[in-house]
Amino acid sequence: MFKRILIANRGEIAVRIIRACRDLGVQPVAVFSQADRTARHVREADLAVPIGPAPAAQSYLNSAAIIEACRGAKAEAIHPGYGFLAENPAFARAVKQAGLVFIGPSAEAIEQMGDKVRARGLMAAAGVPVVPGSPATLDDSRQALALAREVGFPVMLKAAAGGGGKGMRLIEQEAELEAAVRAVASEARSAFGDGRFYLEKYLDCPRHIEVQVLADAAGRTVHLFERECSIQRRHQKVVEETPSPFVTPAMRREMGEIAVRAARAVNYLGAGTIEFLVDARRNFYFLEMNTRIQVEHPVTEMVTGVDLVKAQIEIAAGGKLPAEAEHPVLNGWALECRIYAEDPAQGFTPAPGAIEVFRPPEGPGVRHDSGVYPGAEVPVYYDPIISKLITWGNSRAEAIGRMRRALGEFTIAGRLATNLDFHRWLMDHPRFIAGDFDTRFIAQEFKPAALARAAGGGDDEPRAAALVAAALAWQEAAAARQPATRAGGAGLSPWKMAARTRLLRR
Ligand code: MV4
Repeated sequence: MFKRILIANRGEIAVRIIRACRDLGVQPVAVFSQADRTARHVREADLAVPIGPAPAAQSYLNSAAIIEACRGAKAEAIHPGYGFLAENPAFARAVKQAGLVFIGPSAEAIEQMGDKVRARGLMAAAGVPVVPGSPATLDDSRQALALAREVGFPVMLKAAAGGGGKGMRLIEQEAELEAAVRAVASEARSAFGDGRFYLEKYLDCPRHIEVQVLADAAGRTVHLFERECSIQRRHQKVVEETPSPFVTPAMRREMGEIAVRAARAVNYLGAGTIEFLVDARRNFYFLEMNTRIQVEHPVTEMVTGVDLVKAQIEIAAGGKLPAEAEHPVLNGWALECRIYAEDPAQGFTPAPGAIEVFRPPEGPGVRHDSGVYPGAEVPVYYDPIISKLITWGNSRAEAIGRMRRALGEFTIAGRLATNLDFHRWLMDHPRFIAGDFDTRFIAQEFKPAALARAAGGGDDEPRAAALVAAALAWQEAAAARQPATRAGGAGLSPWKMAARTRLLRR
């Protein structure tokens, strides 16, 4: 096993990786930007190395600075987390060339899956179902038209270098095709420096269901069941769960076998995810492979008992799959709510800032993975994720009930907004409770006014009183510790503190 690992990330995933390091007896090394000097992951690591200014391009995306930090800290391996450099084949290659271990698949596997049209071809050849469409990159709109006529309108044009909803366009009829080809090609050229594109038949009201895979260097590849990720907004997942209420046992077996086949086709190593689009008739098609640990990995951990981050590290160190992953068993149900500093009433615009009161839930069936602490700042520079709230139950109903209870206990207040109210609204929605949803759910069902109503009816009053009481208790405790020095202006009066605290509607 490694003695020291550098974590090339921040926030909740850096804290999650630090925990896996602790469980393995490995020393975690953090890196941080100027904006993160006081961040939680910096406080919790054994060592923290500054890597540059606040903008990610100059810090968390600065591969040279990160590799240099790793050498300086005498760490042997780099865990990239998700986002930033996690799926950058050049980074994976540079890490290896520096004599260090990249905790993830080979640069070749990342590269093959990063090119969406190449991945489609590889998957089709491996016997993985893909959406009907181009076998390879299209050259022009004439070719696109011939193919569109063959598969039938509507169709989707997608950039080969895109993914995650970037660089795609829906085309309803022939007349729109030529202009769309020009638009996608030029957008892709400017966004990715690669104008290649392909075409697929358009699936309407699809579900997004993905399968977790895990592979070791000894050639064992297993799947750890599916995650239902259809509750999303503009390609940002909001709530994930496992198992999917839409997946039958026969379909689960089939999707799992196909996901293993997909991973084997690129000699996959470590933890990865095969994304499928699923139509209303339960046909499923390969969409993309994510060659990283994902935000939603905890739900899989809850129902399988496999520690995915620990397994990633063990596999990168040359170890085998953990015993509990050899013959995976699906136990119960798990849900995850992504807690963001954003304002659902204002079109989910990011609303980062200082956290003054932070009281996460506890109790049976609750897991909370956080990147913050009371008094921390959610910086404006990065994804405004605060934490992830995960609940487990023997049944879906129990997991939802516990999520409702946990959201009820959760208090976040300060100079920021959060999406807690949105999650409270969702957990009470009859269609969500019935498992009756697809990727259009939020667009169809969510109106900001729903939150105003849910939060109205004098609901703010008890919460405001509780916050003032908490502020008083805090002030008294501080005064008891330092009776002489705190009497003046150093500590805020509880009344001032309450006034400064932008109360969050509960
Ligand atoms: C599609 C599709 C329908 N038909 N492809 C969006 C993200 C990107 N990875 C692929 N996406 C889609 N591709 C065909 N042929 C619908 C979507 C899509 C979607 C997919 C997954 C999760 C949420 C989505 C929301 C809107 C559209």
